[in-house]
Amino acid sequence: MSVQWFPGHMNKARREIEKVMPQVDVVIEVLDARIPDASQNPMLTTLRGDVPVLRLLNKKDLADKKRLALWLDHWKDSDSIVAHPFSTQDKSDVTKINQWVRQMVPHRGTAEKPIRAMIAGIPNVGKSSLMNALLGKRVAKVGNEPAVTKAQQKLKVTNGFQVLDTPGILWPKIENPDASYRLAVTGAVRDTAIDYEEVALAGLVFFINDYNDELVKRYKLKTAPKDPDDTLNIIGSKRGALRSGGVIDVHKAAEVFLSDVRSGAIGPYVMETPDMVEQEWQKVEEVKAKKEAERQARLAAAVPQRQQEQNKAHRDKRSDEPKTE
Ligand SMILES: Nc1nc2c(ncn2[C@@H]2O[C@H](COP(=O)(O)OP(=O)(O)OP(=O)(O)O)[C@@H](O)[C@H]2O)c(=O)[nH]1
Ligand SMILES: [Mg+2]
Repeated sequence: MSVQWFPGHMNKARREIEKVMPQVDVVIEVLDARIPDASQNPMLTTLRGDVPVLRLLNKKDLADKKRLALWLDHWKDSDSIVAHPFSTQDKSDVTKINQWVRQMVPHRGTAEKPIRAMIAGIPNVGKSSLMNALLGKRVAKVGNEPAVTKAQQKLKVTNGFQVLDTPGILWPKIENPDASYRLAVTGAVRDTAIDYEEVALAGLVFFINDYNDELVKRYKLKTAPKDPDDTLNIIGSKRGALRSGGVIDVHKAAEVFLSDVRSGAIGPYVMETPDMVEQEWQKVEEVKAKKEAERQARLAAAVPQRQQEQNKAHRDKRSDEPKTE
């Protein structure tokens, strides 16, 4: 199973990004520091082509610094990926954007030839918050849910620097199912497109394995949690997610847990490491290879059958033909 969300409005946003890309000097790709890999949109990489990219690992205040450092180390020799831990709420981070962008686009930056930057990324990562932070006032609507921005908005930061805010986009097929759950857990997928309990359980599997102490502390658990279903029930009972008769409302419990995860109430975390992502991709490739082998086997088996059908049709046709002697 996996989570997929690519509604019509996103396809429209994709087309609009494609349309304006020739007038863009630099893409500011906003990532989620809690999912440094899963929040990179491969479709955006294709749309961007050769346009340089500045990657910001936003919401660094919600991220586990040690794990984030693993990613920075992993990318340190990479020419293709340079990403800065970032927070739209940190003034000194926001101030640095101007300098970073100017270094990347040295041939522009005047009133006649302003740097034209496009802010892009998956939904709910803080693109419009960045736009507001750069402008120093509320020019774009922000909200803690995906698909808040519906249309592009271009504004002037200074005479030599203009920015374009764009709606958040995912891509038509998220191949790594584990990554798709991480996108859903952190809040990049609209609630109506996910099964809340399934996503909360996926999140709990992760927290039980990687941030067990934090769960114990947040929910005042008596013992270290082991089983995701049991833990969700305990969270439900502790947080009053009950239906009449005192039965646990699992959906409500899932809402409580996901809301805590997304707001950072359980503590800072990063849901993936470079090793983990590499193993997952190996699994994806294995599954793909197995599916392809099965398809080939079906084809091979179908040929003789098809041949038999053709032979029979041929025989039947001949027996229908009037005999000429
Ligand atoms: N903790 C934290 N929250 C942030 C940060 N930047 C943005 N947010 C929050 O993230 C949520 C989404 O912000 P938006 O700016 O609306 O995100 P967006 O990428 O424009 O979202 P869409 O337009 O829906 O694609 C809001 O609740 C923001 O307050 C940050 O650095 N740290
Ligand atoms: Mg927005």
